[in-house]
Amino acid sequence: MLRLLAHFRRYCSRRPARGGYAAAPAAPTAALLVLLAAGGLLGAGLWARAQAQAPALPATAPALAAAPGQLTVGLARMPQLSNGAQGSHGLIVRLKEAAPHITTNPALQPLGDQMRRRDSERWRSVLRGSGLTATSGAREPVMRPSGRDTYVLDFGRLLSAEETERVAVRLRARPEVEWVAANTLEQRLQVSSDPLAPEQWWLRGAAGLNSNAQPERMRGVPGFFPAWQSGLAGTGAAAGSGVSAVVAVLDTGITPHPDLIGRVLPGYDFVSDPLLANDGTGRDDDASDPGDWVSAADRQQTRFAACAEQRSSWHGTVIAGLVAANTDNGVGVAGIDRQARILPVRVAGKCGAAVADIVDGMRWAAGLPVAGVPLNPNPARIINISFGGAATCGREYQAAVDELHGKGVVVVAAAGNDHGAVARPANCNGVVGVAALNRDGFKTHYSSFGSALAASGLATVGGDDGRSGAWRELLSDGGLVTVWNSGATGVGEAGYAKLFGTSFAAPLVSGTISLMLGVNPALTTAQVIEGLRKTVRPHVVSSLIGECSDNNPGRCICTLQTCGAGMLDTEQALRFAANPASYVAPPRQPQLLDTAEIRQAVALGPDLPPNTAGTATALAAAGERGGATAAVGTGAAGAAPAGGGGGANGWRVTLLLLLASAALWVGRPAVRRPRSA
Ligand SMILES: [Ca+2]
Ligand SMILES: [Ca+2]
Ligand SMILES: [Ca+2]
Repeated sequence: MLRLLAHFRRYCSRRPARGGYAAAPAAPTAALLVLLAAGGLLGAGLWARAQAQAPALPATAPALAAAPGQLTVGLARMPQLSNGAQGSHGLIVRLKEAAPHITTNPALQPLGDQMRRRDSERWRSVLRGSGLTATSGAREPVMRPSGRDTYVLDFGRLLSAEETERVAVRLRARPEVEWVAANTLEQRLQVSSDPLAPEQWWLRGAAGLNSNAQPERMRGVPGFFPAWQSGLAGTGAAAGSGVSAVVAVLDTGITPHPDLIGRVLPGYDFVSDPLLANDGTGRDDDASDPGDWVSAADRQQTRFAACAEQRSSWHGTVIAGLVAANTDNGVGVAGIDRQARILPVRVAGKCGAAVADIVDGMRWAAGLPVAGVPLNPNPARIINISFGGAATCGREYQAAVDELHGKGVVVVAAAGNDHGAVARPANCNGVVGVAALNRDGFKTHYSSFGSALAASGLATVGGDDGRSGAWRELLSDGGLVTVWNSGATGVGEAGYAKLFGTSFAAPLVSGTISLMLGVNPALTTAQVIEGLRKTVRPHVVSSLIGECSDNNPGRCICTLQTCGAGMLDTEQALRFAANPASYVAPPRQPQLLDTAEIRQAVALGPDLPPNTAGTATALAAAGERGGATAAVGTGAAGAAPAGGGGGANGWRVTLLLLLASAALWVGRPAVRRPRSA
């Protein structure tokens, strides 16, 4: 500490004394300025700004510095707080009938000076009486004028919440003091510094009335931003310990991306058929995604004849980005959990994923032994499966799910995109099946639904395409933007795309669970599922849009029986995680939808015609497919430049037209490439 103070003195001696304190005869000015400059996060820039803005105070301004080089006791002995969000940078204090720092009326200048002299005396009394003077053994705070007539008492470092309160109590006990407030750091009220974050509407809090413009109606969103702002995210036992949640993404593998640097663990490639694997081998320890395109030439081969022609989906990279894209790194998008690590478990190649590979991948991800494969050194507690098949949950799936429950692992699966029966494994017992909502809370035109979600499922946004269903753009929401790769076949440039599908709703739930386990790693699988469902907001209601049913399978109003417990609420889920035993859900009424767009839409008739027999099973024969179907149109139409070339952030924006039906890639991914790629 002595050396530190000596350094400060040297620093200070090079600077001309300025401002009111400098003029105070009794003040060891150097120490004052130096302690201010040393104020931890305050830093030199803030110090300079504070000095530049400091009003010229009369010589009578309070001057209360410790003697240079004095050993500090009292406050300095208290433990320092590592979590700045909980501490303060001193206290803001107002004396009763305090004099303003500056008297603007020249006629009142003498009176103002007199009042400030009186305040200076009162301040000495307050500090003496509060035990905050050098003579009482404590480091005296530096005092800076603040506001109209208040002072910041700056102790030259971050105070813990406990220290802050202790000092505040002493100050409040003084008869001269009117009020005391902690000088805490307010947090940014933007989502993050990531340039595409403003387009990540689904991160924002649930909001919007019928009278709001359509883009401002977000009654179906999970609200990650309020969850982060709650102060709960990242505060649990896992925080700061170097241990963070592992989210296994059972998917097409992973590609390099600037927004995923440092977030991806070594995974495994479980695709056992070398032809489908597209990497020349069966199972191996490289989970890289070589692309899953299916060309017209491929389809001439018997093995691929039943597969749909499609460009590469980069589906695993997309999911990884939604959960764990680097946040506040100045690049691209924000992820959901800035501490989560992704375990890429490659189960899908060209044409889909084999059930046996998925089941082995699930078990391996959870840390269970799999024949012929080394144990996973980074067991996951969350397994995201945005693949599925239109079939009932078989024993092969259910046995794995049950086994994983015993290991404390939660399986999250997309409900499917056939606007029909819930796909497997989302329909298995104990799996968190996820239906996709429109931003405004009603079911998207594509999401599958049904009673299979009633016991352990729920719903959240998945993006709602403007090109499908009779209502099309009247009720679309722009999709979810996340990381992507632009390669139509093999790996191309890293980029970003807006996407639609239950595939992208599921990772919002997985990311929420990751945050929950960050708050409370002791939660069991059953508690996680209970917490997700107990904390949902009720599904929206409408007298205009009908409830979901086989007769009304497009955009429709969800119920417990069709889309699960309700709409994911991440902030409430974290509150549950923090204290499962005493959590009480806030009373909430369903939001009633009634807007001009809805009235226009319903006038066109139902969004989709009734499901005919077999709709939900039509794709069962094709094996397990991405996002429940993966029947991705008839190939890419190619990239076409569209509005935004060299956009506001200098990002190139192109619109890639994918001819997709109610499938994995529903809509128009707007592709963006990071400058670094
Ligand atoms: Ca391989
Ligand atoms: Ca491989
Ligand atoms: Ca980012």
